[in-house]
Amino acid sequence: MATNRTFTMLKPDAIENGHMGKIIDMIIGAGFGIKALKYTQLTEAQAKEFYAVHAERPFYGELVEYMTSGPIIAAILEKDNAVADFRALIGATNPAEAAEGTVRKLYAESIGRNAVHGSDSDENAEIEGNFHFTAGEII
Ligand code: 3AN
Repeated sequence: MATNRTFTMLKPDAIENGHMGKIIDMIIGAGFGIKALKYTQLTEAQAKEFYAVHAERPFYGELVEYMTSGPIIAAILEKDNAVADFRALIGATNPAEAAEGTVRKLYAESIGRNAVHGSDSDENAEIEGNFHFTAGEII
């Protein structure tokens, strides 16, 4: 399968704080093409499944509650080296450690409310994209 795609979510804090347009501008400006995009709100069951890998972590309940607290934008993005380049664009998980000019440095509130998700591998990009989109929704 393609290794030039990644999956992102603009999280509830980014939407609530009015940052969605600026973040999408940064994504397009960094050279990512949009293959699919959806404005939606996760159910508790969807958030639990999406973050199942973190089920044993102490912040899992808080993470599920937060991710279902408001609308998100889910998108599949395309670019050479998409996974690594997108994680460079968004910066470290903890905004206090994120590099200057990254999405999380500019817009994240905290390690929990950190504005944006980016897949951590080609394999997870594929799984996460397919979790949110059917084949017919991907351009
Ligand atoms: P990333 O999203 O940078 O790949 P992960 O996979 O370690 O980071 O964590 C997934 C999500 O879980 C993060 N985006 C963040 O919202 C949340 N999270 C991670 N670590 C913490 C923490 N120590 N406290 C609260 N939430 C956290």
